[in-house]
Amino acid sequence: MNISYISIGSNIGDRLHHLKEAVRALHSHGQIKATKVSSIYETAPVGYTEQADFLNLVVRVETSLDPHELLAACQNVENSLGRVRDIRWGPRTVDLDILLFNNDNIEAENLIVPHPRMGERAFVLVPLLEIAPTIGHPVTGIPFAVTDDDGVVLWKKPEGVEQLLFGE
Ligand code: PH2
Ligand code: MG
Ligand code: MG
Repeated sequence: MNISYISIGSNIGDRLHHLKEAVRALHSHGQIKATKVSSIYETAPVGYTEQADFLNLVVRVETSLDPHELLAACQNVENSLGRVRDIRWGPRTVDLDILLFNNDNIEAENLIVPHPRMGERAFVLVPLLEIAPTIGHPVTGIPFAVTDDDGVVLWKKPEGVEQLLFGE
């Protein structure tokens, strides 16, 4: 069984609904089980700043899929929730990014794991470290650490994966 951490973000429309539906859609895949979910954080946009604040979370999944199959599953979830790709780093109904996949180091054309920018993004690291406090970089072994959590505010307390998946 493989363990992966996936970052989910939304800054268009009903952001909470998009995050919940994304976790539910992943979990409803026969080969993906959501086993932990972080709190939800409201985060200032990074990269392209002329856009609305995001809601972000990180989910831990167990999966028998390989990384490329998991990427395809994430893209299916994005598409099913109405994602349209236009501006790089621009507004999105929902974005699912594979952060880590076991301790794998993947450098394919369409998939780089660990996610190349995760170490400098507080909107990724704060929720990741909430559910995996001692996790380190698969290649360097250095524990991930948040140096500056500006723009990342706890928005909704942990409900636990059950509540997020099956609550109303
Ligand atoms: N995603 C981006 C670019 N910038 N900023 C925040 N706060 N949250 C995101 O999820 C995010 C972003 C590209 O995917
Ligand atoms: Mg992204
Ligand atoms: Mg993405």
